[in-house]
Amino acid sequence: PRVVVLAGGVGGSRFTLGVRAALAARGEEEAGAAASLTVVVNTGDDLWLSGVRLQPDVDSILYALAGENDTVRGWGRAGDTERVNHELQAWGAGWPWFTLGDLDLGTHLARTGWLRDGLTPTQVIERLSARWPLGARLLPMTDAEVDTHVVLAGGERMHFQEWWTRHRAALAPERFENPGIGDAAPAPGVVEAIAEADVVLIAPSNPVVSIGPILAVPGIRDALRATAAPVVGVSPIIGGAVVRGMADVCLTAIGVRTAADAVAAHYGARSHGGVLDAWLVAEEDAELSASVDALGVRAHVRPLWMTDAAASRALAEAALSAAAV
Ligand code: GDP
Ligand code: FO1
Ligand code: CA
Repeated sequence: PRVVVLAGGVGGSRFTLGVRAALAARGEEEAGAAASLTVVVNTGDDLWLSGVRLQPDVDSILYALAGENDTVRGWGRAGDTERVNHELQAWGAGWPWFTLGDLDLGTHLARTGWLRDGLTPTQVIERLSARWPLGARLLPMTDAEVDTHVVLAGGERMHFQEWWTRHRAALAPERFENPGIGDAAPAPGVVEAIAEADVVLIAPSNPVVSIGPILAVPGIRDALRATAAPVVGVSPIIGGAVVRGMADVCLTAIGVRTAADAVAAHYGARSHGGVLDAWLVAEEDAELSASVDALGVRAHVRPLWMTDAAASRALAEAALSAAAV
């Protein structure tokens, strides 16, 4: 099958690894059955720092698919060092609370150089992807720079990365904005991939600052609504809590309860103007499946913990079978 995944960083990359493994296992069983995997990645986390362009969610997925990610920290390269970072700190450059690893900086320098040469972000990601056999095509949601800003209750505005990594989401947000996103276009290939897909999967990523920006790019929501493929989402909320991170603060800010059925309602049923046909809820949340079904979204109760590669693969298989592919 042709599979499209919409994804953020950590939750997105774990799920994407599971999908890749599920498709590889099918390929062995059904000899010759061509599978393709396209990942549409959030670029709302992106930022300029010390003269280089960072794409945290893109890099999380790139490094994870390459097997080069730091699985303990959840971002950056495995076994990275921080020599350049110490030097930047000594100059007072960059942000003292934000670490740029040496190997990771190599990626940012390559990316920034290619951007300055005139390549688009899509073309840059294609080049970065060529280094490793990823088993997936990575597409940014858009080539436009639409970095997420957080507007605080007092009106103060800051880049999402400052709010998330410096303040650990402890400052009450009033809203999230992606300046310019209303004029942004989906990156080349995004709408086509969704239109031609056999299934579209929404990863268990942060609904507000990972999936939210993707759906806010004009044309992507319409493509999800128009595709003949079923759209299946996986709840990032298990037992009324975020598995890791601070997504609950983001949900509260936009008036959505931290609950699997509330997130499903936020995405909405395709039959009622939303984007979902089916929604995977955790076994811990089995009692919520009726309220998901009532939205017009078919609930499937499954284990949702991506504790290791096998669990991620089983989750991906459950999502594919919910789509009947
Ligand atoms: P980020 O960009 O690095 O913040 O990562 P994502 O947006 O892709 O994913 C973050 C979300 O993944 C968190 O809000 C968690 O709720 C969710 N998540 C992390 N691990 C798991 C897991 O094992 N199972 C499920 N269902 N969700 C998870
Ligand atoms: N997260 C942190 O908590 N502290 C850091 O110093 C940090 C550095 C960093 C550098 C490159 C990169 O791609 C990601 C980095 N992250 C860091 C993770 C990132 O800020 C966020 O977790 C994600 O953007 C949220 O999805
Ligand atoms: Ca993210």
